[in-house]
Amino acid sequence: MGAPLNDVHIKTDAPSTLFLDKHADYIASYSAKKDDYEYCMTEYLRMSGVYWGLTAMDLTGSLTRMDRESILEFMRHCQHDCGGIGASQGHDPHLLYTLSAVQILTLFDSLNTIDLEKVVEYIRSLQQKDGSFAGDKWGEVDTRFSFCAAATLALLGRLDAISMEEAVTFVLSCMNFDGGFGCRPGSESHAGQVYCCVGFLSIVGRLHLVNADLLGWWLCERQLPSGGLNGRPEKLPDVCYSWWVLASLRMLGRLCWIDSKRLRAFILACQDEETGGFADRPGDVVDLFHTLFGLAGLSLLGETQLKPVNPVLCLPEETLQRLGLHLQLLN
Ligand code: BD7
Ligand code: ZN
Repeated sequence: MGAPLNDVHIKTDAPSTLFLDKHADYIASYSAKKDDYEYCMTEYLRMSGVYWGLTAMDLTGSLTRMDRESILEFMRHCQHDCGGIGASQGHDPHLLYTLSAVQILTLFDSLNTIDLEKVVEYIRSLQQKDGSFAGDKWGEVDTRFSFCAAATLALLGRLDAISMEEAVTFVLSCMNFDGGFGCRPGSESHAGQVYCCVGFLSIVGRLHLVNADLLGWWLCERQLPSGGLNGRPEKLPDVCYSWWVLASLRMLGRLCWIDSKRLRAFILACQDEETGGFADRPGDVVDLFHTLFGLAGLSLLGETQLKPVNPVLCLPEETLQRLGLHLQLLN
């Protein structure tokens, strides 16, 4: 019998231990190769790329290998007069990159190096009458942007700046019969969107409004025979979904519902032994995005070679402790 069409086969010689130093080398060399084809192709999401690389590096305990001053200098060129932050210099501001930027400043303990009052004003300007958030001035609404707004304001200690009851009502209106969440009312449940909505409710202290048993069950059903997790029914497993699903289960206090031994084996199999880094699936090409979410997933599974990661903001727990930030988790 062949492997099912929507799952992968893990070879017996696939990596089964964590190549910690290799990953730190991969991230360090990625940021050094600035004329690389891949580096150029990802300019439209650079700010997030910097966040993925720095957080992954910090989880391995090697953040000091990154050039703090040149990153802070890069960031000063990305804030616009409206207060919002773009992916790179000359790119339009967006809530996605505004959150990545504030996460980077938090890692570097340098929140005071940009105009924070203007950031708060930018986020406030994007809230709609129904409580939802547009991602930028063009106005597309999505529960991702509710998460970006709440996460950024929480890091800045300014959750008071938005209309909270309306924001909560909108996110709850995106809840489905299966306990999951979509990007707008009536949209199909998707693990990335579940993470954003559960994360939003954790930040604003309303996790009790989720049906944790029903949603926990839907999240567990994302695990396939290979041990990997997918983002919705019938899709292939992908390392980054280890993060979106596992972090959601952790917030709901149901992490133990997953087969963590098989998931760990799947994530480890996605490492590239030669180059370092993680790919979406075993044997694919590695990237910074899957490297962060692979490491963060392993951290949630209790990997002792990595720093503990916070399931809501995907930053090291020690960084959030320093800020004195409290995020709700269910037991
Ligand atoms: C997700 C979707 C978006 O359209 C925009 C932003 C996000 C979240 C964002 C993030 O994690 N920031 O830290 N994700 C991305 O920036 C990725 C970048 C990427 C592009 C191409 C290949 C790998 C990564 N984006 C924009 C995505 O759409 C990824 C694409 C992907 C990853 N693995 C397979 N495909 N998908 C993704 O992040 O899905 C998780 C998710 C979906 C909806 C909401 C929140 C998370
Ligand atoms: Zn992925």
